[in-house]
Amino acid sequence: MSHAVIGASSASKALAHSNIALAKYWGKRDLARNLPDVPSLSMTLAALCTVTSVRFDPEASADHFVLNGSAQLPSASAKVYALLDRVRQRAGIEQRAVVESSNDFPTASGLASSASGFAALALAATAAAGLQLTSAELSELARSASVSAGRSIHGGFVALEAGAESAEVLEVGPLAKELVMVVAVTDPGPKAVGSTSAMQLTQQSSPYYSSFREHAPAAYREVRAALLASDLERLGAAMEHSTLLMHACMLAAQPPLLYWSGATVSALRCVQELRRAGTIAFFTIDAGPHVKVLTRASDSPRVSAALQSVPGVQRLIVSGVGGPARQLEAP
Ligand code: 2P0
Repeated sequence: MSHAVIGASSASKALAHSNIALAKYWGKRDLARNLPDVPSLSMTLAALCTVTSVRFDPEASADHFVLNGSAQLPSASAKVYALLDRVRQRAGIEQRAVVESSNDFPTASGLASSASGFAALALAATAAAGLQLTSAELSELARSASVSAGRSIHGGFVALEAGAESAEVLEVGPLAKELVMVVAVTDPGPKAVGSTSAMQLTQQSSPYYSSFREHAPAAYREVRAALLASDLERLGAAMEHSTLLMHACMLAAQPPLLYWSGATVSALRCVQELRRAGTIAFFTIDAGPHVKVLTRASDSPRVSAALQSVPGVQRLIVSGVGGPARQLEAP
């Protein structure tokens, strides 16, 4: 590999938003290439962000990753180093990098910190290496580290097809502007099993994985069609179905993957009660105990008030639709 001298532009800083899948991805078609086994569709979240700076340092002998102010061991940084290696290979450089990243929400707890984290890293690292990638190329690079990160390169509503290298923005109807996600944080601690290994366990041991794989595309198509038709009730029903398909499949893994706490179930019941009382609200749950509730901006105060009083709900984050990952002024 050739050495490249990179000068003033060898540092860059980027911000990316997290996203929540309305139609869930769970399982890999190709483990080595990190390709998703099922299609997914997400909403980018304005209120959840990661900011990451990357500096290629000719003096450094190894990559260095600092997350939320704490230096990370190499064993916890493998995916970060692998993404940096891809960037170095593409740019024809060899310098090691100093990466500093911080989230404005709990890390690794089912709030998609890897989505915003690897999207911000892909953008900051390529810019610091002097590369100018298209958003499709950035999405592919981020997706190679973490599938959901491929979606966080884009803003708005984003689709990632089964087996696809990169995600695409969806042009959606008028409903999209009114949508709000109310995140009920039930436990700020780290999740018990990380998504990547939990997916492998599910694929290897859940007798329902083949069934999930068979039914997930129809759930995705229904979510997508409802969104394009601006039909919130249809969208919400399809989103809840996608969530429960995924969790039912995980529950049947051996050993079982139960991400829900008592507060998760209480919040889910709260959403069902709200709906019975005439408020439009729908739940989704990822690989963690938090409950995310999709509603209209006009209904979100009522949804927030109800969730606030659920025992075990620690705090709420109310988020509108976020924009694409973007560069910030270099550090
Ligand atoms: C999603 N999740 O579609 C699904 C729903 C969690 C539940 O994508 O192994 O961090 O790095 O590709 O993307 C979380 O998994 O996993 C995730 P890898 P990722 O949002």
